[in-house]
Amino acid sequence: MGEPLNLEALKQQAAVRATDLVRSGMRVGLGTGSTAKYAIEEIGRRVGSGELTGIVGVATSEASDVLARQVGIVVEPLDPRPLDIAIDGADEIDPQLDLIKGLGGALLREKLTEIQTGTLVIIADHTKTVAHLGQKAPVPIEIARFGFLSTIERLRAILPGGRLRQPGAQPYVTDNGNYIYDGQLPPEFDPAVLERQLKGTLGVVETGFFLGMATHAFVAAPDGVQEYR
Ligand code: ABF
Repeated sequence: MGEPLNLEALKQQAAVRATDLVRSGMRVGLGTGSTAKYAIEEIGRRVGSGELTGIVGVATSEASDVLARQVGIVVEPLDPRPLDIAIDGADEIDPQLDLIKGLGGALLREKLTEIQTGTLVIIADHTKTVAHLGQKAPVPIEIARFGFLSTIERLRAILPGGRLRQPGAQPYVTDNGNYIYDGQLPPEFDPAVLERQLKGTLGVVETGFFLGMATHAFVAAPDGVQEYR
C-alpha cells in the first residue's frame, strides 16, 4: 500500500481531469485558488508540449493572470465573447452543484467571468462537498469600501454573525479595491432567497453564492475522482 494521498495531490488529480475537457482553440476561464492553480499549470504544460494549441485564457484574478503568463498561456481581458469553458475551485459544493465561492477573495471576477460560459467545471478535494450550503463555510460578500461600516450594519440585520475580513491590521482588499464581509449562515435558509436579499442591500457589490452556474464538478477523494453533472 502506498502513502495516503494528501489534499494537494487530490486537488491536482481533480485539476488534471478537468483539463481533459479543454480542447485546442478554446477560450478558457482560469479560476483562482490553490486548486485552480493546478489546472492553470496543467493547461500551461499541455500548451508547452503542443498538445493544446490556440488557447486563450481569461483570468479571474491578478494572481491567476500572473501564473497563467508564467506557464505560457496567452491571457486576454474579459470581453463580451463567450468562454468555451471555465475551470475553478470552490469552498462548498452541494448536491445540485450550487456553490459557495470567494474565501480566496476573487468572487466578483470569478462570477463576471464564469457567467460567460455554458461549461463551468468545478474542481475540488472531497472536503468541499456538503449536503447543504453553509455547513462549513461563511458566505463571502464583496462590499464597497465607501461607507462600509454602514453597509456592514445593513448586512448584520440579515446575517448577524458575520465579520469584515481582516487578516491583519487592515481589512482585506480585493483586486477590485473592495472589502469582504464573511457572513455566517444560519442552519436553515434558502440560498436563492438570501442571495436576492443580499444583492438588494445597498453597498453590496457581489456575493459568493454561485447558484445554477456549475455544469460539472470533479471531486477527488482518496479512492478516486468522482465526476458530477
Ligand atoms: C476560488 O478559490 C474561490 O472561489 C474559492 O474561494 C477558492 C477555493 O480555493 P482553494 O482551491 O484554494 O480551496 O475558486
